Amino acid sequence: MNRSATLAALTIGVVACAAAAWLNRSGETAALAASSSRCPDVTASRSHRDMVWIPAGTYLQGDTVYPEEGPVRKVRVGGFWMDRHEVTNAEFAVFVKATRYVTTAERPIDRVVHPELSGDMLKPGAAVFFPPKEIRGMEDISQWWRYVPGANWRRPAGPQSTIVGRENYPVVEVSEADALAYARWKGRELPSEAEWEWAARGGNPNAGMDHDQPKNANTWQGIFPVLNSGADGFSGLAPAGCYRANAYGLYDMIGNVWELTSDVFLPHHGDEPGPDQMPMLGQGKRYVIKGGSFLCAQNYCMRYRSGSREGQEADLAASHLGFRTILHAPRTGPGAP
Ligand SMILES: [Ca+2]
Ligand SMILES: [Ca+2]
Repeated sequence: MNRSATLAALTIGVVACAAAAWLNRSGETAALAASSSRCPDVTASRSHRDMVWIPAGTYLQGDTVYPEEGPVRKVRVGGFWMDRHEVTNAEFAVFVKATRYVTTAERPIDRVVHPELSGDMLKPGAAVFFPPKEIRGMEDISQWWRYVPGANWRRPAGPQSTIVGRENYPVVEVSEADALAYARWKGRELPSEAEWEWAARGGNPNAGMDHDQPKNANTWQGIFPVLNSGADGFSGLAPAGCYRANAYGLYDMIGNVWELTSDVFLPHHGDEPGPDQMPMLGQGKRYVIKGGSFLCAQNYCMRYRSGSREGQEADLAASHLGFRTILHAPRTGPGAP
């Protein structure tokens, strides 16, 4: 799958539940004014002191709404520590300042990996969601998703945008490599899909059977992609931690930004990697992302569930996509955070 095609696919699923936030500033500002009092301080000064212990357990992984969620199967995961909230702009900025790391979206496109690209698609940039006023059918996702040269984590909606004043928002426009680099710098890892999904269940064995749109998460109310009421308090992206934590104390596992995992995406649980999934040079390689985003709506991309999943192209950043880290360490004693 080439980058253009992936951008299309991403727009359908991942991006379908993506980043209306950035261009919906007026609605977001109003919603933020009404809701910011419930958002905790999760800026860099407390960088990753906030992890919670996720106990070991066995559960039924997967779901039945979309084909890629099956087959539902029993899996067991060990205990681990997990970031209480999505990694924020402030936290990512500390990492970049310390390491001078340059993210994927800020680098030239690798023409060996993507010989099919031309024009603006060869410029450093990322996928940005733009809410359209009207659309002609739902097939052409370019009506609401665009590849924007100059878009990156510092300028998530393009060269004219900024994260100033949004320090406690989740970092977006990051790739799998970016998330891994951050995690390793912290001495952490990215969660596997099974770990992430287990943590999102919050210890509730029935959580995977709930297919309703959650009331306590930042998703999309209305008709995607043209009408977003913002009834949940935010018509766009929300600062990390504004919605009630789950039983493990984790914020925004469902909604706000999709979250990268360490697992390569295969079409179904239990599939063996084949040449289509593990191509040469990493072209088209995709990783599992979890939890849906503020763009997930009842009429499109009902992926605001723990069992939902999508494949995200490894080197394509998007404005509805972030991550959080985990730590494999004993619950107590040396090594525990
Ligand atoms: Ca919302
Ligand atoms: Ca999330």
